[in-house]
Amino acid sequence: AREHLPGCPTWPEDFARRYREAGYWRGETFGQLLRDRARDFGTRVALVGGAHRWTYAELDARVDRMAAGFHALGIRPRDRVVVQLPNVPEFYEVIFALFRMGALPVFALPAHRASEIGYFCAFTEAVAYVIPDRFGGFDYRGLADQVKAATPTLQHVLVLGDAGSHTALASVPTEPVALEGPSPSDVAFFQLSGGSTGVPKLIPRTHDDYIYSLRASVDVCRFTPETVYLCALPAAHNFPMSSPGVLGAFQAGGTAVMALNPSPDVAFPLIERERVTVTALVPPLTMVWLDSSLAKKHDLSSLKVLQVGGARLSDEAAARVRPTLGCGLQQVFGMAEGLVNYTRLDDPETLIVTTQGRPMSDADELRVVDDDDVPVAPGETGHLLTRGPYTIRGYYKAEAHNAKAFTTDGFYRTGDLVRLTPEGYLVVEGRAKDQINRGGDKVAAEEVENHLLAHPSVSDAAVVAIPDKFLGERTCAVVIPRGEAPAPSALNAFLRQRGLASFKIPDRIEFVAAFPQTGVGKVSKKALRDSLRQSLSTPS
Ligand code: J2J
Repeated sequence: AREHLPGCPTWPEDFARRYREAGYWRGETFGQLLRDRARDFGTRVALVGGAHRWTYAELDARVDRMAAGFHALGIRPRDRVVVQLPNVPEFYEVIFALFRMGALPVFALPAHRASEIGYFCAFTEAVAYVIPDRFGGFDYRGLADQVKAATPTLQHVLVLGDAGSHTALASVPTEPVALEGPSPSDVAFFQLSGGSTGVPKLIPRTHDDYIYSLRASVDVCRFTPETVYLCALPAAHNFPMSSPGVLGAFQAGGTAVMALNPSPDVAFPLIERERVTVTALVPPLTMVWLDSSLAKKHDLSSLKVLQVGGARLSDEAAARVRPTLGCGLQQVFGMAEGLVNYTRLDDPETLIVTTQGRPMSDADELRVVDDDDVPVAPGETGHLLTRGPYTIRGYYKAEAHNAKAFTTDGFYRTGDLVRLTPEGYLVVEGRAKDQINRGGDKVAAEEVENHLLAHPSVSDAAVVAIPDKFLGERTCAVVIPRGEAPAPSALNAFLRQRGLASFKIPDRIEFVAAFPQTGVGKVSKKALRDSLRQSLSTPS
């Protein structure tokens, strides 16, 4: 057997054997999965986006040529490649080519900037970085120049569109060559964790475990060859990728449609034209869709299910989905580390509207515990811990953090506070991790605090969530100035200039003389949040 990629914790042998014997892990790889679909569904449309409309046979052939081209560039099995593409069909052409040759994509978001990308490239010792020329008013080639200058391992910048001084992605494909593919138990790619630490953690997912999560998701969500899935959320995110997402559509032999933008003016015409049957959104976008006057102007009757997850959907908004959009709602509570919960399509409406679903697999193990890891009484709120055939046993090269983020018997500490209903469904009641969930975009408090602390006029900083009608939560940076307080706009400009993704820039900055302390001399974020909530609700 091959050695696992160094720095990637894996399942103990007895668990791995059990997961194989029970048929969860079936020894499949993504390269072969696409090959099999091309054989069985060759002439059916796999992927639609922009001017492209690729059948399974076309996608498979393009992936062979792209993989051969990557190989010709010198990219080898297990090499890391940071992929930062918007919702274009080439996203899947590129990542399947990497899967097929056993190179490992690192899934960056289009919103990431020099701070995040520089870190991913350096930490993973990436050999290549794949970008669009421009997207959303931003020129990624300049970012690539900056990152390349700072990353000695980075040999190739591959650009979709006008390459400038870099290499055009379109120039890469060559005649297919025989490539030795990866093993099913090998790591296939790195997802990003929402995180609560100074730098984002990388999540190693294997072919075996992720493909099992697709199979289970497809089963729960009843994806079939008739399914047309609209990818409206950022393609690199775990939700639209795998719950069941685009990969689930491929697993089922269905069609995936890429929307460059999730707004109604882009998504609704696509739903009408492609007869989309299912899509996934975060709660704020759900509100935008529910309130859009465009809903009446387009034929959305093909849409059977709207999945909502990434952050807590209010019961009120949940109840509006069916009457307003004429489709069913499915709540999804998932995480890139593994565990995904779904409400079931034929569940009673009250469960669909008021819970975040139940685990998709019988093999998912859940514990709801108190601060001392002791199980709480049934129905009480506690910390959610989980273990199972598609939940990681550790982050990439993060030994010290892993010791805290996982129990000694391998349960992942989700950082979520949940309660179990009598039916065994989960209700997300809050969060223990030091993170702000900005409408599905996760912001690690410590990461932003560290950037703030780099400013000469900042003596100390604490980033906390403040309630928000639209996003659920927004970020507030509470700052103790050194000397005279800087202008909030100057602090935010400083963060932007350091290359922080814009969704992490504080929505609000407050200056204080001191922080409330907990007993052990740590900043009490809870006290900070409470006092902010007070000052926000009392008109000044
Ligand atoms: C409350 N909080 C939720 C929900 C996620 C499917 C769906 C979502 C993600 C995702 C995903 C929530 N209600 N319905 O990967 O495959 C919060 C929790 C969780 C964290 C994970 C998928 N759905 N959350 O959001 O890795 O705090 O994955 O631990 O980005 O989002 O974030 P992420």
